[in-house]
Amino acid sequence: SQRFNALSADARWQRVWDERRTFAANDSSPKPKSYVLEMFPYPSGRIHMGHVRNYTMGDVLARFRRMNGMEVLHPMGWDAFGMPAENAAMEKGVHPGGWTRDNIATMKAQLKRLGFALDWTREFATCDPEYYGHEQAIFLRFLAAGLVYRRESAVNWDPVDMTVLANEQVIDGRGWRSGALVEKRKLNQWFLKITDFAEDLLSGLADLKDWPEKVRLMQENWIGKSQGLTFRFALTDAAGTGEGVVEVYTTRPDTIFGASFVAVAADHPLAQSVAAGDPAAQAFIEECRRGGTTAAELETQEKKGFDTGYKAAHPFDPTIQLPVYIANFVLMDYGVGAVFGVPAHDQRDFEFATKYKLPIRRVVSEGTKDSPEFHEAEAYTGPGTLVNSHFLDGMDIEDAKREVILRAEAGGWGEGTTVYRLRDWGISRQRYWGTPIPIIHCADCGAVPVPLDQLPVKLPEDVSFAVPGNPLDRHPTWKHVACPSCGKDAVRETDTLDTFADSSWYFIRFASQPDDKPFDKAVAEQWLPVGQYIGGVEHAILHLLYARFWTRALQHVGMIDLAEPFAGLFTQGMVTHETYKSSDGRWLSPGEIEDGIEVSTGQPVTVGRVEKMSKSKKNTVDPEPIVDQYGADAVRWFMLSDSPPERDLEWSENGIEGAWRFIQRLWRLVASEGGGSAADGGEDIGLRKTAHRTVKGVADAIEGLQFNKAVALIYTLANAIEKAAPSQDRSDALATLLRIVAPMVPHLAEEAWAAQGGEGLIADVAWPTVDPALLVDDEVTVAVQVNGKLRDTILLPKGTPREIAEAQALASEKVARLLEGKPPRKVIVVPDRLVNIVA
Ligand code: ANZ
Ligand code: ZN
Repeated sequence: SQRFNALSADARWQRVWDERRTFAANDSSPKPKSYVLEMFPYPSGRIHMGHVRNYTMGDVLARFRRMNGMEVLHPMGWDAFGMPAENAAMEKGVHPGGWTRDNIATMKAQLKRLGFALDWTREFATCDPEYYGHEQAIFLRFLAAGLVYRRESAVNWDPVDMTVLANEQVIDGRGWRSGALVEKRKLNQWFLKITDFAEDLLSGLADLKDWPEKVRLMQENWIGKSQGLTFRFALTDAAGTGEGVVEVYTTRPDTIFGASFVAVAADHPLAQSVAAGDPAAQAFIEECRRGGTTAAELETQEKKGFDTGYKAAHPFDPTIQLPVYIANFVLMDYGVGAVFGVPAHDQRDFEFATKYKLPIRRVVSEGTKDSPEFHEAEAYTGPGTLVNSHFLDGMDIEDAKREVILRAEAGGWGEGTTVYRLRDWGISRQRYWGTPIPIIHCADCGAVPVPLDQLPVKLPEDVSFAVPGNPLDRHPTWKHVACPSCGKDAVRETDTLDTFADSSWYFIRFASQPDDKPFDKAVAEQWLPVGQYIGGVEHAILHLLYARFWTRALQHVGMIDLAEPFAGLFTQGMVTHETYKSSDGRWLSPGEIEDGIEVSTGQPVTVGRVEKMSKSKKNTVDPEPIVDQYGADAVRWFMLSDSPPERDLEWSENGIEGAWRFIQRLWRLVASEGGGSAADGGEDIGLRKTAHRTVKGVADAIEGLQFNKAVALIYTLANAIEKAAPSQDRSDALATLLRIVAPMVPHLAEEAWAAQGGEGLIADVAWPTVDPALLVDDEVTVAVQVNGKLRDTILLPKGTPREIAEAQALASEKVARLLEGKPPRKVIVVPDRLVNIVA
């Protein structure tokens, strides 16, 4: 027919792929293996445009690699634990599990409507006990290997809701529901020793050549390696008696003569001991604890301190006695929780010194030793020469650092050290909807692992969310069990694992999912690492770092021989859309507007900026009705065509209509001729070349994930075919066109393939082969110079004789203008390269 009926074609081919299990990956296939993975979705309710874009990109690559003879693993599942399910439980009175399952069903149907080449036989949700039970087994392996420990650590406590809050639930220091001022509480919590792998995770980044540079940089900064000096100051207390030492960490030992104070964190033992005898110090420490704890918060809040009365002796000149403060900008868990302050060369110290009228000694000069230049209003942190620093004077910063470290080590009062900003991974969550931590607490035996044959520790179904807090903790029976070791009454751990644990190994479980263990080593290693991983840049740090760590930890305990889980990474841009605002500044959805007027108020509406689609800005577009209206292929085509995949893509009605029109045009084109049947007419070498070049170009573009380039090439070929007269070459070009669009618009391709009597499915057909001879350029660009200056370029057939090249160059309008009608004095021709005209 002349019209492509997307709705019937979509349904037909989706059913065929399903029934034939076309995209189920075969572990024992002799073909080369390729693992293409998009970050699995959180089952929040419905598929959004961001998912559509993400999964379309991965799908094109997966289908392309299949056509190129590879055995492709392209799986899908659900990152199903997490807070939104518990929030729904609280708001709507539904069970988090039921809510999650319903969402999965809806979203799976929506994904199927897009015709993705997914291996649904490997689908799982992380909330399946079959999955999280294996995660518990891995946790216990890590525990046995010394990679897990428990210690006290602070949580955000909502005193009204009586519950622990995640950082995202604390808004301006208050609980998101109760509005109560959030307190810090110390709880015993579980940690994974990611810091054991800090150096490894850092150095491994260098091998990730197929990762975006910016993501590697973000990881590098997060790991935050620094080299410095740890050393000790001798202390004297307020009464003037010598008493102990305080250890500090610095990355700028060169600035030691610029020190004007020492500062310790509020949780530092010295602060604690001062507070024991001084209520004012105690009050200050409590004030610090109420403040933020993140590095960013510490950076921005006002720098405050409490003078302990202690003095610290300068290591190179004990006559210099520095005051010792408790300060709110010193973190307990970085370095050693204490610093020396150099106001002239550290902005935090500068602000602190200004407030407390401490000396500002400048020791690094931007100018030379003899004519130093100083900054008055801020700290100077740039390069320079040491001044006012005794034996360091005249050195550059690096030499001075080395010198101070050398002297500290020789004197036995300090050591050169490497410090990482990376903290151990706190994995305890005081929530229901997560993987139960498989530990039993016994009064006699301590924390006892749940025996492996008792896994999975399943979540109880009968829980209530009517009151805040952790339902596992107040469940009447679930946590009361016998100690596996001594048999006495004991209680289960009621914390569940951070959901980042679930997403740290799902890609391995996709590759191999036996019942009796997390995965089979040999099978998993056949597929891994993931060849191409695709997802949002919002996961650039945590998810990717945790997954890299978890994989190394699995390697450490001998479960897999692999360090890096993702060989290639691509982070796609967002889908954006216009926004609308009412006359009084409320966001409006298009449905609330008619002819530029807000329907409910009759007031004019302003068109706002193009922004990332989000519910709060009311500018989301639900993919489902769009797919129903235009068909899956048009939506896929639009997602690929409009902008480079790493950039944002603006959704527009015009765009999707354009895509739909092209689908129809493509259909007319391939349906107009029964594939390769019409062989009248002669040859069309030009079209043949265009076709071969397009195949090569599209292949390169898809492998390079430059889908918009692939689309542009396909447009060009389609145009050329439309213009060409009937010939065998034209028929061949049409057959080629159909194959190369198949990964992008698979329903149309299958429909046309079947209509032309093609054998089997086009999904299984080989990608067209390219004749390299047809790729060779037979035209060259020749530079035209006048008196040695480039004035023009001309396109000439390769091997054009000198006299013709000369004539063509002289025919250039630009050259003619410069010659002003006079004949040239001399013309030099370098064949296929250059024509130089001497005027
Ligand atoms: C003296 C000094 C002089 C410093 C100077 C900086 C500039 P990075 O490079 O980010 O690792 N510091 C050390 N431990 C700290 C803690 N627990 N809380 C807050 N600040 C701490 O930062 C290292 C620098 O941060 C260290 O070097 C120390 O201040 C501070 F001109 O020591 B510096
Ligand atoms: Zn016991």
